Amino acid sequence: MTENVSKEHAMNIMNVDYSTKIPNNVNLSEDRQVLKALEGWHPGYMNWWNDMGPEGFQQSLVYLRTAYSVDPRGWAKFDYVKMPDYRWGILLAPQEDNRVIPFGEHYGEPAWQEVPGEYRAMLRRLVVVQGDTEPASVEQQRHLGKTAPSLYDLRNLFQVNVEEGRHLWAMVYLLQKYFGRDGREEADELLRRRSGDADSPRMLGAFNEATPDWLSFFMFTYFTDRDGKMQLHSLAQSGFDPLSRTCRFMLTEEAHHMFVGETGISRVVQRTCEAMKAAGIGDPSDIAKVRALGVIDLPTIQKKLNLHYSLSLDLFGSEVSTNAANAFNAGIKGRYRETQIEDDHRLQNSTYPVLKLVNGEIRRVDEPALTALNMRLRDDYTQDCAKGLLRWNKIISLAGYDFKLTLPNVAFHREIGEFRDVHATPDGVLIDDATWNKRNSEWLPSADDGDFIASLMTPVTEVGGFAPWISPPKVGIDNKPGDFEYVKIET
Ligand code: BYC
Repeated sequence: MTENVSKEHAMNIMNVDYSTKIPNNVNLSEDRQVLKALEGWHPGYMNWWNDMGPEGFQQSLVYLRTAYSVDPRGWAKFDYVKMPDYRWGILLAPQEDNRVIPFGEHYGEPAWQEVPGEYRAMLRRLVVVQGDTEPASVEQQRHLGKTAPSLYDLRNLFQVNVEEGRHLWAMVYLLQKYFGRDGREEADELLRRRSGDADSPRMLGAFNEATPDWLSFFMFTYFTDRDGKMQLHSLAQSGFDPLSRTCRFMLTEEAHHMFVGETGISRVVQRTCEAMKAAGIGDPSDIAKVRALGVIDLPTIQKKLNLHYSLSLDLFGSEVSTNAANAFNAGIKGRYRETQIEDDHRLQNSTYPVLKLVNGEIRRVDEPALTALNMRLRDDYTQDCAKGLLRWNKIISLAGYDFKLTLPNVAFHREIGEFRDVHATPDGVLIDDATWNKRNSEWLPSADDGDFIASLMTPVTEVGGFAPWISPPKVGIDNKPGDFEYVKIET
């Protein structure tokens, strides 16, 4: 390439072409076949958005960010937009020159620009599973607009929703461009399955659970979106370069989703502590007294945390998995921060300690590192989750309360993997069925807890107002002031 041509190429990658119906930086206007397939899929997507996207507010002007470039120095612009007019685009991070496959049997070989035939089915399956989670989360959250605690939160919900929609587009692009006819069929199926549907559910467990209230939403965006972060990081290492580039850009957007979760929970904890202090309550476990103040007591926050963390652990699959080993060997799915790990990146002879059930006890057992990759990623995830707890606990201790939010033991409340057939307390003590049945509402939200939280979920739609169970954020979105009208609700 001459210098000019390569500069022009770099510009195209950085800036998004908005001239086609589908904004993109993948030169769709010259890829007629894929453009046609995507344009054919578009009406079905809009039908899905109208049926299963946010309930109400579709004609409201929402202050949203839209990606207009993939330049990390400035990739999004904020403006008022009606959600159905959001420009869902296809954006891939810039191609790295001479990128090589960073792990597995093909370690050091040039990254693939086309699907390697022998790994086609495996790759398609991973793209479909990833794609399936995106619309699922929008479906799970579709009712929440009606009970938003502020316009700021309402806007954040919708930002998360439109971006999950874009992530669906990202996976559909890969399916339609690289997997031909069966890719197109899978793309249609992604619009057909429904979260929680008895006949046609979403593929992974946590994406069929309800998100009944805003505390659940914050827990979901903290814990479940963080599984997304870990999985996207692993796929961003992929030797299949278009998948890697797609996931790298998705991660830019994902950071905000976890911010919404972390700060959302911080603000709930903050408000509860302030209210307890103001009322002179010394014991945060005096649930009745705390609830009488119209805030969510810390033990109930812990129960919600137990639920969402354990559901999210299930998303890592079994601790010992040949699927994970095969995907790694093939160069399709790597480890978290693979390129920064100092080892042979092949893992043929190494081991990794896995938590297993041995003679009725939870023990760490060395397993071949290749089959233990899900466990390793889950460990990385747990470490990442712990950071938020440090922040939340700091708020509690600064308020002078002796109460600590904790992550439950990995054996607690599991449906997938080593511990799916046993019951354990959040401290990791194995218990029998009868004890579990008697005591599980001490550790997981009960119907009463749900009713109480639901009773607080009255919407606040005046500009600058906040529901009394949550503190205002420290800073506004896009540095906007506290009285900014993030959503102009149509009357
Ligand atoms: N529920 O060897 P195994 C996100 C199935 S979130 C139901 O144990 P493997 C987001 C598994 O499919 C990130 N089924 O596990 C967040 C397999 O079935 P088949 C989404 C499950 O394959 C918030 C069988 O059990 N992305 O982005 O090593 C908002 C044995 O599997 C579950 C990905 O997950 C479950 N929880 O790992 C929006 C990345 N777990 O094939 C978005 C792509 C396992 O025998 N997916 N099974 O019929 C993967 O990497 C892997 O498929 C999994 C499972 C990590 C999910």
